Amino acid sequence: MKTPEQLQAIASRFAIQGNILDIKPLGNGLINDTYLVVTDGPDHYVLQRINNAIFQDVELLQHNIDCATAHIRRKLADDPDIDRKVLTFIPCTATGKTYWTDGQTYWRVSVFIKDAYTYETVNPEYSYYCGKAFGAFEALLADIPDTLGETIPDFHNMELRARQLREAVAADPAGRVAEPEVQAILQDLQAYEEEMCKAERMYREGILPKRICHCDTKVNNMMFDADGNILCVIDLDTLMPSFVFSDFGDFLRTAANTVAEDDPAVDRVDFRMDIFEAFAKGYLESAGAFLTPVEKENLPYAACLFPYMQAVRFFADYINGDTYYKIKYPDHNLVRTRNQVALFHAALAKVPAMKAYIDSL
Ligand code: GN1
Ligand code: MG
Repeated sequence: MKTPEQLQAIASRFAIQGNILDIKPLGNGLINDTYLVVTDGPDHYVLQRINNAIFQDVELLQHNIDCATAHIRRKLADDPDIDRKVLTFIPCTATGKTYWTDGQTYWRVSVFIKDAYTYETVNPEYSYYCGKAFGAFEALLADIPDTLGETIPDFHNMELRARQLREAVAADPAGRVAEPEVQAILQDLQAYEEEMCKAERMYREGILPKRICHCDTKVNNMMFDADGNILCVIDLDTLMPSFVFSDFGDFLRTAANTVAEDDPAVDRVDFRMDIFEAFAKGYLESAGAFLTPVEKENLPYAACLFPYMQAVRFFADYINGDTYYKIKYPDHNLVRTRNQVALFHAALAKVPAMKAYIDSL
């Protein structure tokens, strides 16, 4: 942890305007550390320590973000509210790059977007706007001239995630594999592994493309103005080539769950069809034009894949002794796993209804 004085010294390495009055923690991300930098200048700023244990190629990560924000800025040039519709990253005064490192930790600064709100839960109306916004985001980036790389190689590769779980089980570093509940969850997950890995097979067969996706389309990564209009998409670390399933499925994983992803009340977990329908409608309105039939017909699969993949990831972390996700209590990753397994089953039961709805549009 850095002291307020250290944080202030780091923020001062960037070309920010005004004097720094205060620096305080912001948000509740599981990966990076985020602070609000309060100034007496025209803008406040967001200071973030980029978790370079997870994002090992920060140069590539910021390259992706610089290219994407510049491309969106060009396309929205005529929008009077442009500064609230795309993030602005501040260069480091010494290097001109949009990050600074002391060789061990990596930092970046962006302009704090004024009068913007994020939400942890959404209603059908906001889900419709989110669907439109994420579809539009993919559409905006569909013709980006730059080459972007994978900031976490194979991030949403289900075959890799399944393999990582198997490796965690084989190593059993925290001695948790013998627990009867762990065994039961393993069996349940294994039964669906082949089916859930079908995206990678379709990619190898050449019938499924990769596109530039956000890959962390959680409700709380979307900013709204005071009237509830979408402003912009934030948290761009995972912006990278992926299947469109990433953006579609990961949004529903958080938004369509009746409870939070770490709610221990598993019997209250359900997959909300009203949220699915609203999001799918918005998404297909803005992304429908570029989606292939294979992508479109597999959107219900995507809605199942993401709770499944997240269950596998939380579970592998639990078995590994909680080395990846920040936890608030000892069994936190197991509680998250139970929740996501329940959500997966709830979604799976609704695949026929999802298909019928998409066909009806
Ligand atoms: C992480 O930190 P946050 O909440 O934006 C994770 C996502 C998971 C999510 C689960 C880089 O995102 O993939 O879905 O936690 N990001 C990374 O809450 O692993
Ligand atoms: Mg986030």
